[in-house]
Amino acid sequence: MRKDKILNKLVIFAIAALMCLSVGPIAVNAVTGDTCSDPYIVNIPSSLPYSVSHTTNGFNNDYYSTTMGYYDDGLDTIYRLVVASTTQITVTCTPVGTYQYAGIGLFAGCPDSNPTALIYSTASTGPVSFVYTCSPGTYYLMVDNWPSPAYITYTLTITGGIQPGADCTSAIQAVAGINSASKQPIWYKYTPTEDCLLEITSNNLGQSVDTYLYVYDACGGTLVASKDDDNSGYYSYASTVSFNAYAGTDYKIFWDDYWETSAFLFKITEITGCDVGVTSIIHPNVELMVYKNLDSYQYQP
Ligand SMILES: [Ca+2]
Ligand SMILES: [Ca+2]
Ligand SMILES: [Ca+2]
Repeated sequence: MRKDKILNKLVIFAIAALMCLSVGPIAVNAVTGDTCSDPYIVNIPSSLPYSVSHTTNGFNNDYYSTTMGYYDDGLDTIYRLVVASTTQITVTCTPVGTYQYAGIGLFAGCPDSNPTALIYSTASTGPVSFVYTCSPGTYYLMVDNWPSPAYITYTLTITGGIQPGADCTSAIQAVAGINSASKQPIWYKYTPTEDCLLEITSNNLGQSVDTYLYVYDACGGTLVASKDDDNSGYYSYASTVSFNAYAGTDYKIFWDDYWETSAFLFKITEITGCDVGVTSIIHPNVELMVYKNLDSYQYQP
């Protein structure tokens, strides 16, 4: 923005402040969308894509002390985002007309008590936009501007969807063999084709990524196996688990970001020869395990 424009805005702001001091602010009755107590509601992801044409005309300047700077000094509207599943959203506000000085900000709470925006976007002219990954919870989105103009009329769009692998319910389908994970944390799922010893490892591929692995038998289910550091193999801080797995169980594989977030490869192997579903033969002094192969059973000492 040019300095003379900033100067003009400061002059206008000073005149407006003096007018407010002399006659007091003009109160506007609260209406839906004006404040956090009665905001517009957007359910995420069920309401996506969300698109509305709104205005801040007729609304109050309720919030003006946030990290959005001068761009929160105008009349403002508030949207409550109720996020059910981890979702990457793209928020775009397109004001009608040029040089509207629009600003949008996303807050973890109402902007009065939570003035630090999680993310925001401002521009002297044209649309403003940001991308943010929301964890489940409640957020507040504010549409505002740096007056003048006194208000903005705009189109607000929110698009996005559940990020694959962001949580257990959106776990990515893994395959037997090599899988390429873009990061940690990330969720995968795998269903063995038969009862087997199932091995999952990030350690047999000559890579150096510090992983932390958990395996569950369902979302919110029982922890079947977990491993932080193998302390052997290609990389001591990689992780390997092997456990008796059942055909038809959709195992949930969680790679945690406790140590590192880098992309990595991991391998899934169904090892034939497995004691799942086969009763051990117990003797007071000796225990024999009958292992099942593809077509037969065998004795292994
Ligand atoms: Ca308001
Ligand atoms: Ca404001
Ligand atoms: Ca580790």
